[in-house]
Amino acid sequence: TRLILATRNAGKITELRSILADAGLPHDLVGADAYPDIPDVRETGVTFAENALLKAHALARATGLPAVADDSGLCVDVLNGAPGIFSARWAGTHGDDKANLDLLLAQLSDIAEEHRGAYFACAAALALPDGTERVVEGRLNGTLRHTPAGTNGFGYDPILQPEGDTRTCAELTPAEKNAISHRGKAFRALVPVVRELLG
Ligand code: ITT
Repeated sequence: TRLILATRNAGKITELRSILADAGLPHDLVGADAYPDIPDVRETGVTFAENALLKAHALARATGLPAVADDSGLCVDVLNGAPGIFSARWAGTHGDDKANLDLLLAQLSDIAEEHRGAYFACAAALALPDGTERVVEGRLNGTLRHTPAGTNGFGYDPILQPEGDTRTCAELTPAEKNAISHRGKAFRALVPVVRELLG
């Protein structure tokens, strides 16, 4: 059976295909780009879980197929959890990863090492055309560098150094990142739920 990946973020799609395939999900994964006529849903939720469910329901309803969605972001301790759900448009333009990262670094320039804690969060949602829904979450704790390093991944990966590592997420291989990431944890937890509901 087909399963729609309700995201247009290329970095997420790459990671999700690999995470879900490694977890043995047998479904044919189709990106939202295969449905260009379906408008992007407005992310009016105030939590990652609410926004992930909004995206999954919109695609499931419009396609008549089960859909999974990811809502994720970076939560900075000293900013009380910001950028959080606003991570993709922190500097104003949705999806401008470099502007978002540069602005965040500037905002944190005076913050010393011991106060640079942050985590990536991901909510993974499944919605069926009949309205059935499930959502699970995952986190990756770390600290924020002063200077970006690494070229893998996307978004804020060059500045988040996972707990217990000396490299940033952008210096990990894709497999290393997926093994510990917020997205890996959330979607590996979603796989048994998909199996239970879709067979
Ligand atoms: P879709 O809504 O189409 O899925 P989006 O990019 O708008 O794509 P979000 O609203 O969930 O998705 O925003 C996620 C942002 O959080 C993303 O643009 C990155 O800036 C950041 N982010 C999420 N996961 C990340 C990761 O694994 N590494 C680095 N940054 C990440």
